[in-house]
Amino acid sequence: MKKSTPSTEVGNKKMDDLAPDKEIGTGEFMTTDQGLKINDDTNSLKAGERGATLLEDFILREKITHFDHERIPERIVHARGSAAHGYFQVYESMAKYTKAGFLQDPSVKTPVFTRFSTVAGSRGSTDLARDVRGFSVKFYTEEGNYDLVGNNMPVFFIQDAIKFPDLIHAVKPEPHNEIPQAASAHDTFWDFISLTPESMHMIMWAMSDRALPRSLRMMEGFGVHTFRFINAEGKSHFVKFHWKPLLGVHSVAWDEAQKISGKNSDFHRQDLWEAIETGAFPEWEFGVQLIPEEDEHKYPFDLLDPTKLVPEELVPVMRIGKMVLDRNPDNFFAETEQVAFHPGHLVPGIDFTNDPLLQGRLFSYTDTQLSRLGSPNFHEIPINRSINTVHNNQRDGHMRQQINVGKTSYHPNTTGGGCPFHAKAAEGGFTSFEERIDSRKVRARSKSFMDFFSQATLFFNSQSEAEQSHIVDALRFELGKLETPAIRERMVGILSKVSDVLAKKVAEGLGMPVPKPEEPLNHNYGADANPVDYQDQPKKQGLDKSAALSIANTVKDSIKTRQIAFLTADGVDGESVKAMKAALVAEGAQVKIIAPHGGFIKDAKGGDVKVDMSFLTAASVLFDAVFIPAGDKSVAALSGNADAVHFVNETYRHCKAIAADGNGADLLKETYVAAKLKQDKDASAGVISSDTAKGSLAKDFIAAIAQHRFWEREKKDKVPA
Ligand code: HDD
Repeated sequence: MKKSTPSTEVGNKKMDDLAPDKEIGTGEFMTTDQGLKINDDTNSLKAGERGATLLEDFILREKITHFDHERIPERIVHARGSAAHGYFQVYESMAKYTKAGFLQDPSVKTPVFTRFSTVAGSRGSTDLARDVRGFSVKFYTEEGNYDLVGNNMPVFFIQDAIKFPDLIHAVKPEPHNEIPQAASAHDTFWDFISLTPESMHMIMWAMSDRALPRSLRMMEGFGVHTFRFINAEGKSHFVKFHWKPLLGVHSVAWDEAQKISGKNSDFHRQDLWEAIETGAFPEWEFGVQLIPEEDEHKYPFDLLDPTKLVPEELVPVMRIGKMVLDRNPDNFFAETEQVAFHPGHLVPGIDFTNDPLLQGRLFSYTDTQLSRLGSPNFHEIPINRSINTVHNNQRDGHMRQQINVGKTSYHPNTTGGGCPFHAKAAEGGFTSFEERIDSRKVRARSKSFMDFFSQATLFFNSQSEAEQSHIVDALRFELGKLETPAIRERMVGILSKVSDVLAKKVAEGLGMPVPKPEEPLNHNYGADANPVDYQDQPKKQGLDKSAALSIANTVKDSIKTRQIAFLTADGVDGESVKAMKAALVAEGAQVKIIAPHGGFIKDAKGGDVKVDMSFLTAASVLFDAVFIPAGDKSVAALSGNADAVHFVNETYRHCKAIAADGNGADLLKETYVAAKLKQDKDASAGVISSDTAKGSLAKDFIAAIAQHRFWEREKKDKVPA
């Protein structure tokens, strides 16, 4: 039995306490929860073989009772999540800006546990919902736990935490019938949004491709609020936090997202798990935008307003370190489910600002853990433990693990020698930034928060043509699902404050004129606080567009971990398969052989080729690109196979790379792709055959996969698939 741990030993620097139990399979006997060896766990205790079960059966009762209580309440938001362990390393000391210990020494690896999530859906909902993604990092630093609880979008829907319950009630399934699950396309969400113009910037993000990540490994993260860095001299800089994925930022198409949800609702979770299992560890650079205290009022937006970002063109992102996720959790419940994040888990050197959304969050997170994890002792759950030793006078409560020794549980004391002592700042004690506050007590919002549209406009204007058309389609979809026409009209009216072009296009798709925006627009704060029309602000500010806001500008230099489908059948050219597979795998991609049936197929020379998936278990939406190897018989078989033809059409529709070796190109003739290829350059982008390849087929295919998508193919009509 594990020795109980006295208070002074809770947590230890090597994180042994986070180590899982030994895996079962090393010869142990089954026991009850009290350690009693069990000799039959298959039959309950009965009055005779055919008799009634006896109440006396404590083994049965213990097992069923435990089972009955296996679930805890799911998170009210961010219920569906996936997480991984890893480490963080700073590139060089940030002492000039912050005294945070984990940002000083490049040789120190700080352990992290990072959880990604969707917001609206329940625990069992699909990964590919159109939604914001949570991006929470727990740094287990020597100075205590630091949690950066952010999202994959840099702004938020509301400016004040007091509106958070309203926002979430509106987006969650409607209360009378619990429909729809994990979707914002319904009346209550858009009713709330259309009455909350401050949400318009975030709506642009949520309707953009950012809400449909290709992988959790391929999305940015943001701390959202403005925080403070404080250095050893007590000097403060405002700071915005960023996570930049080394694989670039990539997304899927909406049609694809919906299909993935049906084919594999664990798509993101599995992708993260498999990448780590195969050693392709996800990596993000940690970035900061630093603004000196004295520049607080230099910008045309308020740094405390969480619906605003600081354009990277105004304050560049300094990349200061790297996070690597290199270990999957051992137990989903114990780690991913029980981890408790809190924006108020700080370390010396990092502090809050008065952002009213952040201030409200500081209450919510402990409060929610009390009902979710059931006890004020949730910090003792292994995944939540600090690696710095915990000493204080907090005592008792449900499920207390620590066995506190001695009679002292108060301060000041002499009975415990005065311990635990307070730590001065020089001894690593946390001291809040001494911000001067000299103010009236008011329930109000600052006028400096009243520009609701200029950054929404900046975002829309900064998108590529394809990204803009995705936003238009997303809004047509979402508003098209509404049952109440008045909500749709109010919404399209507000969109005209963001961009006339956007409003007009959305309205066209919905078959309606663009209504005038409602007056007053601002239902929340009274007529005297009506927002100003800021549509021309970005231009006035000399920042028409921000390149960093468009994922068209992301890095596209790698095919690492990309999933490539090889469409094969009996008679496939074995050499064609082998050569392309070797070339792709050498670049870090993963190849799956797909055929009309499972097991093995025969290549043209009679050799066995192992099939990874049949057309029944595979689907084009689960892949990044398609290769059609040469082979007379196989190409003929696939050409007459509806699933294979559909596979290619759908790959084309979703703008992915397609390569055909030799007579593999004959399969294309059976698809819509053949007609498209005759159209123009845009329509044939990313479709490569041995005849059209400029370099070698493999080289061109690799370059095409790295491009991720050829959205220009969408300009003309999409192919049916
Ligand atoms: Fe929150 C969870 C991110 C505003 C109240 N939030 C939660 C998680 C993330 C965020 C990533 C999941 C943590 C995990 O993986 O366990 N939340 C944000 C961001 C916000 C934000 C980036 C705005 C910038 N949140 C916000 C407000 C409130 C909350 C304004 C309440 C006033 N959030 C919660 C919560 C949750 C939570 C109810 C649910 C589960 C949990 O905390 O542990 O307390």
